[in-house]
Amino acid sequence: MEITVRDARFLASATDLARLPPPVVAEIAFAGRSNVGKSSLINSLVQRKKLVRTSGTPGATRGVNVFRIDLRVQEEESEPRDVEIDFVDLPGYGYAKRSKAERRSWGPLIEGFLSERPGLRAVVVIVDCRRGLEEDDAELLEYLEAIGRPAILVATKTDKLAKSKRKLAVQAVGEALGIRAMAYSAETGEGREKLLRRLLRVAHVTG
Ligand SMILES: Nc1nc2c(ncn2[C@@H]2O[C@H](COP(=O)(O)OP(=O)(O)OP(=O)(O)O)[C@@H](O)[C@H]2O)c(=O)[nH]1
Ligand SMILES: [Mg+2]
Repeated sequence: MEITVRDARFLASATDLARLPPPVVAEIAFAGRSNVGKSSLINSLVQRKKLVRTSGTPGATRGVNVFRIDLRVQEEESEPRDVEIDFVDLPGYGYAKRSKAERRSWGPLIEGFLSERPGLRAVVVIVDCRRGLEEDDAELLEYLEAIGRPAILVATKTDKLAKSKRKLAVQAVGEALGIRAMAYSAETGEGREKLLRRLLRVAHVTG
């Protein structure tokens, strides 16, 4: 299967779920600790350097941000098809320096989005391959399991590890929970096509 990104654009941003446009296409959300590389991962998936704002300082993404992605999908022995999918960038958790009001309001914002959004097909849970799964990541995965949302575990920033250490580090990420993490690097594009194909499959965009 060959996937080309035809267009990627900002659609909406909100700190209040009621203000988000209703979902008209399948959605995939990206969640993880602050500064782990969620926004960079979205940029690299769609091969746009500046679609989503990223920063070396935690707390870059505020509110829920929706991006509309137009793709051309060429599956074996069939005509190319144009499909749309929404990628939703969520604010990171675990960042102590946010204002109290922000921290208080974001738990319900993220939980509300994850549990109530009707078009949400899967949640990509992103962890740093060097740090592995931390307590709040495990809590998020348990929460997703409890509400019946498919989760995809991704270990990013593999470029930061020596090649010889990557495989074991990525394996270790999901081990305790019996989940297999996918290796990713927004820097080198490692894992990009594999993740994109998996996302289209869970979103029921491809067979
Ligand atoms: N080397 C390397 N750096 C990365 C990678 N992904 C992200 N970064 C860097 O990590 C920092 C944080 O990236 P963001 O994409 O803004 O992280 P985020 O998870 O969206 O952060 P918040 O929105 O604050 O929660 C930036 O300096 C990125 O350049 C990667 O795969 N490799
Ligand atoms: Mg971000």
